[in-house]
Amino acid sequence: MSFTSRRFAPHEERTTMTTQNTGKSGPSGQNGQHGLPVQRRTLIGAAGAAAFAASMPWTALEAEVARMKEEGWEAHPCACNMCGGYCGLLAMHKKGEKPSQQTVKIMPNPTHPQRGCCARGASAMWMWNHPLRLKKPLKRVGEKGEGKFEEISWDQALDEIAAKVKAIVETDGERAVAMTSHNFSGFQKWFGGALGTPNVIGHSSTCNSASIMGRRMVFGKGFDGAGKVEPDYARCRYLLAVGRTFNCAMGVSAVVARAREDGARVVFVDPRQPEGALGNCEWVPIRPGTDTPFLLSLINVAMEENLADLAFLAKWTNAPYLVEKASMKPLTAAAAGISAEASAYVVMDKATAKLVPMVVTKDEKGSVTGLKDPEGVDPELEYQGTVGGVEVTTAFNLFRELAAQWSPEKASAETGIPADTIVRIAREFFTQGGVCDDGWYSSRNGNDCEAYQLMSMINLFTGSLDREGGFVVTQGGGLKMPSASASGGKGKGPKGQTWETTKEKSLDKLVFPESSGTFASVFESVVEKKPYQVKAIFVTGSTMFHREANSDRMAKALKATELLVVQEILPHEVIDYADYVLPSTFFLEWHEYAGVKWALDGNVQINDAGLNPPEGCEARHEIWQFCEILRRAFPERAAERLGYDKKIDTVEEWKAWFDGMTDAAWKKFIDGKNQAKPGEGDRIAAEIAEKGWARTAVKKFGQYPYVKPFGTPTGKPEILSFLCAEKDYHAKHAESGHGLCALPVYEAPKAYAQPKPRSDEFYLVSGKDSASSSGVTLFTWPQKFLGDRTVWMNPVDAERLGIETGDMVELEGLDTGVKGRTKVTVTNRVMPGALFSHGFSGGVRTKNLPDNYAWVREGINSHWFATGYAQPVAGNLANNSSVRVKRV
Ligand SMILES: Nc1nc2c(c(=O)[nH]1)N[C@H]1C(S)=C(S)[C@@H](COP(=O)(O)OP(=O)(O)OC[C@H]3O[C@@H](n4cnc5c(=O)[nH]c(N)nc54)[C@H](O)[C@@H]3O)O[C@H]1N2
Ligand SMILES: Nc1nc2c(c(=O)[nH]1)N[C@H]1C(S)=C(S)[C@@H](COP(=O)(O)OP(=O)(O)OC[C@H]3O[C@@H](n4cnc5c(=O)[nH]c(N)nc54)[C@H](O)[C@@H]3O)O[C@H]1N2
Ligand code: SF4
Ligand SMILES: [Mo]
Repeated sequence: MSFTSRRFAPHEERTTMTTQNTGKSGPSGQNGQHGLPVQRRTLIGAAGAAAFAASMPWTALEAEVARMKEEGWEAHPCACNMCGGYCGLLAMHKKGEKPSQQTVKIMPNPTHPQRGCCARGASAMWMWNHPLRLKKPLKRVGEKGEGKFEEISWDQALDEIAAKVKAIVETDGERAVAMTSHNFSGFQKWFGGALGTPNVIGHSSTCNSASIMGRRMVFGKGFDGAGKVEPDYARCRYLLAVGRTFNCAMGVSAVVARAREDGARVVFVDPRQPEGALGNCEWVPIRPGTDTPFLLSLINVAMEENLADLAFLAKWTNAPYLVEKASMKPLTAAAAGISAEASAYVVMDKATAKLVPMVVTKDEKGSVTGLKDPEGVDPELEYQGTVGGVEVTTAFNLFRELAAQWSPEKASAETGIPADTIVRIAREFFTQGGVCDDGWYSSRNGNDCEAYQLMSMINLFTGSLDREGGFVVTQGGGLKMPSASASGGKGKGPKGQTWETTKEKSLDKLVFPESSGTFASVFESVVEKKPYQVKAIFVTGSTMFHREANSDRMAKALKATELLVVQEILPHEVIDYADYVLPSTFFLEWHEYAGVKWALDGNVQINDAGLNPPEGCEARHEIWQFCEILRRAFPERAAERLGYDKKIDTVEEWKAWFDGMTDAAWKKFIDGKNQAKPGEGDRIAAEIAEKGWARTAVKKFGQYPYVKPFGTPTGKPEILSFLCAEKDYHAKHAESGHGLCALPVYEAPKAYAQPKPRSDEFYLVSGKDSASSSGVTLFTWPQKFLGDRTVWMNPVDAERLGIETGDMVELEGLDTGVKGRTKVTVTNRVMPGALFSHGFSGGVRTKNLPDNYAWVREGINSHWFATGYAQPVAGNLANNSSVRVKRV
């Protein structure tokens, strides 16, 4: 069966399951759904429909914007940074009026490819003039953790911080200064990069580092970031979302909603039912930490029933490549004794029954730049034999053996999903054009990398790679703005300045070789002084306590940190531990040009809401703060590396310097576009002026790996990770009991004790909801009324324990012994045996709260109970935990 015919199988033949939240049916109640909407696609063609879906103007909203303009409102396009997604918003200003909640309205930009349709974006003005917004620099006066501060001047704060940084660098070196943030690593590099510390370490271990590792294993470097490869959400016909909610908005939920209207099926596999799964979608409850056996079983069924696209696997993946049977190490031409580039990998050619080398071209760094499979080669998927006295087999054989261990029945026993559901989903997925989301938030159980490897990998078995409606590589907008960075011994400044800097690895990479940001390694360094001691920490825009698993461990480290500087806009718990708190601006106060992050096509946009901090608030841009600290500590580094050679005092001077650089870079981008194609730059500039965004590149399908290679050692997507096999991660970490195999081998979660079934012990899982949960909006009034600070419990468990909705319970971490109290919501939206609590929805313990904000203390922060276990290779933390529950 060809891919195309599978992808557009008539949906009349599909059964659509609906999950209902009646409070009576079981967690996966069924309800046939008929009368699917007429296919617009059949009228205007698939490509047209998708373009329509992605760019469809929201007529009602457009009409509203037009009406407001007639009534004297002015539209200021901006890029939302309430969560870092940069969705398109309009800040509508009432002309001639002083900015306030009433005279500036935040709305989605109706034509934008990534419309900011999300409650957090809408809350932005609640943040701008929030009564608790930090207004002046603060200096600690009490004990660390006590949250007692005095207000000081900017000069005093910057001078004192600079003096302390200088002293620390002089005695302990630059590496004793570490930095972390959620979305502001780019800002931090202006300081960390120019100072010369290797320790600018992001938040990924708490967020997406397991899904990064999964993509790295399958698609390789350069294709591992979230958003680089994606389902073609607009055109897909059957979307499998394993632990992915689309509550993240980012325009994705709007595009998926549109695809659903067009008849696409969406299946959510999650211990709790996310909002997206309300309505005509299927929710499949799964026991936490068991995604790997579920996905292996799907592929096993597909192979048994001959539904997998084996021709695609043979030609376009490393499935037929030969490896040593025992070690899984790839066989090279040198080892096979065949004449070719010694490092070339080898397949058995069916036609000639000879070993042939799969030659690639490489750049000077060793990355694959082109595939040069021998002409006419027909690789054998199932070869095994002996080469040079060593037993070899194909990657395919090893993977199939692994998958074959997971019959639907065995997978069912592990996951709690009925075997016939597994079989049905496998059949649907492989015959209805299934695409699996590659995942995002993935820091859960300590065994997550393997699951995410499979979420990417299952898309190879359908052959839908980089095809319309399949699993695709996104295009990117191609815009570069002035920045500072440092890596591999080279620093780069905003105007192309270069300098030599440390070649040393960041702390987390010393411990976790494939880490993409494990800041917990800094906590260990502070407390244990191993492998050396970090003495200063800068936190830029990160709640920390709602981010990092194991709150006690972190609090201990923050207390032991000699200098903690926090750049914030609100009095979050972390500032209680700070020595200095620096009030910062946020996106409504910035002037920027940026790419559009979450769209298939390449687009650019402007972010300029036209606001300054409210009256009485002395918040300043973070990069200004960094430049000034560096200038005061090491003036020559600020001058030579950043071109920051004299004191900048006023906001106006800063804007002239910084925004001037931004505008010059934008002009260069436009000029370059005009040079490449006359008039193109002018079109982009005009569209930015008119609607705030412009398309710069249309998604070209059928590129990867057919025309251009992926970032793996083979240049092809891989079903057995040659990166892991060659680095021998499994063996290296054998002593820790949990390495990272080249194949997605399942091990039960090691991060926390397994709760006893049908007892008072539970898994505790968390995630977001689309309305409120977010560190950014934790203190806003919408959160007070929309935020859910309870834990969810299934009615079966509630009945056994005699618990009802609204009852107060005490949770106790099985591993940590930490206790906390919250109320319960009894609901079918969570599976039996698991509790669900929203991240960022309560349990704030900051001391700096007036009584009318006491409600932010309600509920729990699930990190209190978590062990903080980190996967030994990729360094991703486990935010899930297990707890004992008792009614109080
Ligand atoms: N409203 C809101 N939206 C956000 C954010 C926010 O704070 N608030 N943050 C943004 C960020 S930083 C990110 S990374 C994205 C993340 O967006 P997503 O990747 O879609 O993740 P979440 O919405 O956190 O949902 C995670 C889900 O995983 C489930 N889960 C937990 N453990 C397991 C398990 O073992 N197996 C399976 N199958 N499921 C499990 C949880 O129940 C939860 O529903 O959202 C972004 N958007
Ligand atoms: N239990 C649980 N834990 C989780 C998750 C979960 O689902 N459940 N999700 C994980 C994920 S995916 C992530 S990404 C992390 C995110 O964890 P955090 O890093 O805490 O992310 P945010 O919620 O974005 O918090 C942003 C912080 O920056 C501040 N801020 C906002 N704008 C600005 C600005 O312009 N400048 C400055 N200086 N500050 C600003 C806000 O006040 C807020 O304190 O948490 C992870 N932890
Ligand atoms: S998803 Fe919401 S909070 Fe995040 S950038 Fe988009 S509108 Fe803003
Ligand atoms: Mo995240």
